[in-house]
Amino acid sequence: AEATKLRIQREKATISLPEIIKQAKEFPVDTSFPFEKAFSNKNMHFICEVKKASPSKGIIADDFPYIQIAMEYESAGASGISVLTEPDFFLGKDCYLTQIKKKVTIPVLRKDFILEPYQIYQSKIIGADCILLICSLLAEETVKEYISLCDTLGLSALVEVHDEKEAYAAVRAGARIIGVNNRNLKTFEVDIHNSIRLRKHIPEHLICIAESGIKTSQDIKNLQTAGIDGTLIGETLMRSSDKKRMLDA
Ligand code: IGP
Repeated sequence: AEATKLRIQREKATISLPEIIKQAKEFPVDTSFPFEKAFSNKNMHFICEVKKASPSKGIIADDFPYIQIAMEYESAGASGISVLTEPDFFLGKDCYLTQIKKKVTIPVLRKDFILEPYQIYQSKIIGADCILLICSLLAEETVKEYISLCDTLGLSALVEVHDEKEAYAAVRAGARIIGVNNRNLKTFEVDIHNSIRLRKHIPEHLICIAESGIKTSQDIKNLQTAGIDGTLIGETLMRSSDKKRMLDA
């Protein structure tokens, strides 16, 4: 969070908050919320992640043809693409998202640590359809306020939770898409049962996505049986030479 705050400060020095608000408001607002719409049927949906590195795994992809990877995800049947833009821990860049957005027709999620409204306006400008709001980093009131801001900009919000307490807070804050992270951010341990367990605590009509640590088609089947609507898969797909096979299984 400290690194992100420093980054926001640097960015604000380049483009001020009033200026970025003005720019964001010039972008068209698609009130059909394409990211949410992508989940309108009851199939298992995939959000496939473009990620060069992570704090728990180090460099995942030496060779990183991010546009080609995103296009491969789309043709493999992904419902959405997640792009890491966080530079310090995930070696992401905003321009990866902007360039990918121009080459795919499916909606794009900006994966970053959103702490301030500034970053929400910025997400709009760089081409995101959805942003990530992490409950462990934000107060419930803040999540609520940021969802409203997203609504005015035509952005969807994927609200990330780790436990029951956060899941209830996300629901109260008005989240329409809830992502259950299977990775404990303190220990980096992953357990996909976290999403299976938490699904029961999330109202059925809300979109529920299992995030992190998904490796096999059996994992996907187990999640689907538990009523999960989508899976967010990064590392396994980044390392796989046949992305379609995993999404087809
Ligand atoms: C993807 P994995 O284990 O499939 O590579 O995980 C995604 O869930 C993970 O990158 C993630 C993430 C985050 C990254 C989940 N929540 C918050 C950065 C910030």
